[in-house]
Amino acid sequence: MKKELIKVIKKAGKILKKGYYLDKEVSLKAKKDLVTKYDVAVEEYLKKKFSKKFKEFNIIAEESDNSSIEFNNSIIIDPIDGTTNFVNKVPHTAISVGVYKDKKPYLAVVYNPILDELYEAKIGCGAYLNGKKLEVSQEDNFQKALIATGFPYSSGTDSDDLNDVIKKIKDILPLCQDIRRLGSASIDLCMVAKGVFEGYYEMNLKAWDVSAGILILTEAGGKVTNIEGDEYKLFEDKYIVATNSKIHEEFIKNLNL
Ligand code: LIP
Repeated sequence: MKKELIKVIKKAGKILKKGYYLDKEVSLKAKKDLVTKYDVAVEEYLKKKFSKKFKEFNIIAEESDNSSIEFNNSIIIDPIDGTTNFVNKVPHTAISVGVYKDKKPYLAVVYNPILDELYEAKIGCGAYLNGKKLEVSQEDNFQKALIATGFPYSSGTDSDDLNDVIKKIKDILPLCQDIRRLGSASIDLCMVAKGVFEGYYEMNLKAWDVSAGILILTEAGGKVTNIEGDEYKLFEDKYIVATNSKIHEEFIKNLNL
């Protein structure tokens, strides 16, 4: 299944790449939450191909109405993760596809066609970037940890969320090496898998932002939990906390100051 999945995603990557270099019309789904015709075109292409090839899976996708779809055995699609980057021609933007069996991650692909970087993983088989095995960083000193985060769209309208974003940066920044905001949750998780970042956290993400990155990171030796340090539940938890495993406990402590 993985080979077929990658073949289709690489073809869909051509649609994303074509749109990336053009000036685009942008619509708003909510304040700060952008969508273009390319998000829709990539999603439609993937849904059409996947529904023919992988009939036993439901499809959950960012730009679709998923209200009556069961998550148990599903393919969870973000056609363009990092749409704001895509619109502004910042090259951190990717197609993210996570395949779930019995609600557990089974296969994952994150493909950035601009940088031609394809991250993939299968449960129990490791994680790879363009065929090269990925391993998380071995850094265990939080003071040397490079941390990534993101700012939820809700911070534009919800002052509690905005205050929480600011408080956590105030708490974490003096304790770690530095903080980065790349603008694509799936790529952030892959960057922890690659050993570039030691940790990553963000609130209010959707299942499609992280469905693939979670497996890629855990297969590279990383750890993913909620902010209490318990198993991260897709569709349920407010915060995701992802690390190289080594700094996890201290990171959780520092996020709860
Ligand atoms: C986005 C993320 C980004 C995050 C945004 C949003 P989209 O996904 O990947 O990192 O901060 O809240 O969820 O909307 O571009 O697919």
